[in-house]
Amino acid sequence: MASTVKNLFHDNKRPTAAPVKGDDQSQKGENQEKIIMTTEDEILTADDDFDFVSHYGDTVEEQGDDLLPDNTAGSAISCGFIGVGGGGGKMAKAFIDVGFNKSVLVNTTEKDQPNGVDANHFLLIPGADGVGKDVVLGQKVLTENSTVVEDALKNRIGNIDWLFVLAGGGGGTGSACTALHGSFERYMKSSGAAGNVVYIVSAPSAQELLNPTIKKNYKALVKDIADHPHIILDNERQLQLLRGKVGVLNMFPLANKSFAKMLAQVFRLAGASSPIQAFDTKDLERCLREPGRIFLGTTVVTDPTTTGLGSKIYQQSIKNSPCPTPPNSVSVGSLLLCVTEEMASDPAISNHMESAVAYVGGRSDALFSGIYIRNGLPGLVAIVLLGGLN
Ligand SMILES: Nc1nc2c(ncn2[C@@H]2O[C@H](COP(=O)(O)OP(=O)(O)OP(=O)(O)O)[C@@H](O)[C@H]2O)c(=O)[nH]1
Ligand SMILES: [Mg+2]
Repeated sequence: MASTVKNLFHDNKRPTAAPVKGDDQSQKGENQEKIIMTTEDEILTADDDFDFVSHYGDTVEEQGDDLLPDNTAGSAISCGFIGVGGGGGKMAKAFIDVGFNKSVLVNTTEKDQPNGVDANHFLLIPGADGVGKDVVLGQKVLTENSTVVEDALKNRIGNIDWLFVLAGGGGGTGSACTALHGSFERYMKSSGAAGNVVYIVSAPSAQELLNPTIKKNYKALVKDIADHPHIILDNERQLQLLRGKVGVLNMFPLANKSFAKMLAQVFRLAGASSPIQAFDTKDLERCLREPGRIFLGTTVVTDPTTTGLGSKIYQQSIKNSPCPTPPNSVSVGSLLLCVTEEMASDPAISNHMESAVAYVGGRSDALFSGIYIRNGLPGLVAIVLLGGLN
């Protein structure tokens, strides 16, 4: 066979064979003497040889796979964020803005990506320019590209313990985010993560829910995340809190920012020390690990000398929360109180804080609490975190 090829080449006055760099077979063996060396310019380069591959198959754009810089936000847990779809990406941007650099925004189109985010946070899934609210198509596209996402998480986010998946419920891409769950799990396992995947999804506004496709997509997403720890952000509640205060252009960015800051504060406090009582990393992890829904709410009590502090904190936090109302009894609860030094030295306020902890404790099977001293507060700041809700 080798001689046939040789003869053919000879007939065409072409070299018998050119040595291939690094290919030992061309240097030795029985046919070694038959190899006629050619001048450099006659040797086909790999570029020419393989240029046909780009003609077939998808062109995968170079998206960069550099490790993102460390989070600058102080946090008890090491964590990363992945935003899926337009809304998910915008929510993830809010976390980047508060210092969680370990965030990747995955989308099926470039068109609904937020401005002001560095290119190395984006991961564009090729092959579909958006999925037009079609959750089945969203699942197909994400499933087909699950390794691309897994690699991006490994290469860009690196080793973390907790992964927060952000998505806008109702959209075709965001509502399909659990199609990537296997990739999230594999990535977490390979990086030796001690934590879990936690979903943070928005519920469509009342107006949006009138649309049957949006409603169906959202319902499918809620079912898919039910057994995983997850937070639901009710857009109707979020927008209600902002209507009349800001224009429509700023509503979502402000809602996203406020929520990111609230969650970031919980992560920060869990890593902070307290001369009174600390809510530590293990307490936080216990709340985040519990399967089912997680509730997060906050309130400021400008006059903490009043009685009934516990019910005031609990009721106000629920009323002003972006999350749907929790049931009366929950499996794990946390109450974080931030007070000024002056408040902490007041015996009456101290008694009220104690009864507030007891009040929340009476509504959960396990209660974790922390009291922190901070200066310049507008009043007593309380944060309520409840986990394992049905
Ligand atoms: N909380 C919050 N919700 C948002 C935001 N942007 C969009 N949403 C909600 O998310 C829902 C889904 O919209 P998108 O996230 O744009 O949809 P998508 O996931 O990109 O899906 P397709 O565009 O169909 O591929 C919307 O109906 C809104 O209710 C945001 O910045 N914050
Ligand atoms: Mg979209």
